[in-house]
Amino acid sequence: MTYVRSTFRHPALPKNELGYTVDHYEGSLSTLCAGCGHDSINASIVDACWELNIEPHKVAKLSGIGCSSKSPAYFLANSHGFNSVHGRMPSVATGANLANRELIYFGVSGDGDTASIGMGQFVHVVRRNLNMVYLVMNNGCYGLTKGQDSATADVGSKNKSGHENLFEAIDLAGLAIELGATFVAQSFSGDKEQLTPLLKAAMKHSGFALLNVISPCVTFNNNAGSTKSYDYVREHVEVLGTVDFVPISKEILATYESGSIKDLTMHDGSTIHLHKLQKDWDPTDRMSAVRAIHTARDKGEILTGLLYIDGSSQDLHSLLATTDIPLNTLGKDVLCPGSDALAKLNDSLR
Ligand SMILES: Cc1ncc(C[n+]2csc(CCOP(=O)(O)OP(=O)(O)O)c2C)c(N)n1
Ligand code: SF4
Repeated sequence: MTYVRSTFRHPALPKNELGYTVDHYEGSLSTLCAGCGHDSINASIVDACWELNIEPHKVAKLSGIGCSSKSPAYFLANSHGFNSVHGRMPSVATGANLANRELIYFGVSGDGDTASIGMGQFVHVVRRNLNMVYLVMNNGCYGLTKGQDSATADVGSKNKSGHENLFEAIDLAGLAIELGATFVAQSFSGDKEQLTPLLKAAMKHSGFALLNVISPCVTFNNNAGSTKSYDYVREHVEVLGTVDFVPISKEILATYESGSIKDLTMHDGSTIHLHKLQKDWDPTDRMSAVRAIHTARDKGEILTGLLYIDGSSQDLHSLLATTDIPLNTLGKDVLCPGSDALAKLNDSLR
């Protein structure tokens, strides 16, 4: 097996508006296990960024530790990247985002990295509405350290060794909504058609966007009795609605059956066309989203789609009223206005 990617590309490969073929958005060859759900998600990220004409150098990829957290190595080779410490991605993302508001912050984490060691940081990054995509590749186990149950493993779920999990699962989507998240979606690594537009919408959302994606671990948690196996997820998935993401520059050509559609306009004028499959749920109503999550949980269903979005979201920069100019480009004179300015400031506080 070779780990060197061929540089040959067929000259007829389609290019996006920036003139890039899709391989420009790929990363190194993956070293994850063949069939790992994480690799399918990485492929969706590549497609989403290519289709959205994102300039790779305008993206910062951040992660913690785990097989999932290795993923940023496998997409967007031409972007910025920081593989941090286990569970500590949110604080690194917060610092970077406050220093330079002009990048797209793309955080990748695992259920172990988020729901156990990283829980303290996760809850605060949600409530601060940091402008970032927070993607959890959720396999219900610690893949990298050989498959121990994670805090998102369902009660009664069995791992590969036959051990039954005794504890209630932490529901990251429900928790995020409770904490004030302004964009919450769930998906399945095996459903690229749903996942790719959700990723696009998450990147265009102004504020914290949680994407909790069930991503089976084929090596340690794909057995009978596991509720995060491919078979189980396929049998229990309940799609709330499908999503078409329409960037601002694109003409809307599709026609939709009236009544099932909800158009959601994003901050930059892009549109999410939501084909609702469930009548008694409104993704712009927090209580309705919470109810849908609880109803699905009671029925043993895995709800996927855009669960909740707050169209009036104000991200951390707006809340703190920071300058529009990225802090990392401010000159010395602005950052250090001199002793007179300091004296005035001190007087104003007396
Ligand atoms: C401080 C610290 N504690 C424990 C570990 C060991 N460790 C590495 S990855 C991991 C869990 C990974 O699980 P998850 O985040 O779900 O990612 P997955 O590998 O399943 O994608 C643990 C406990 C570590 N690297 N650092
Ligand atoms: S151990 Fe599991 S999570 Fe890690 S790469 Fe293999 S299949 Fe994926």
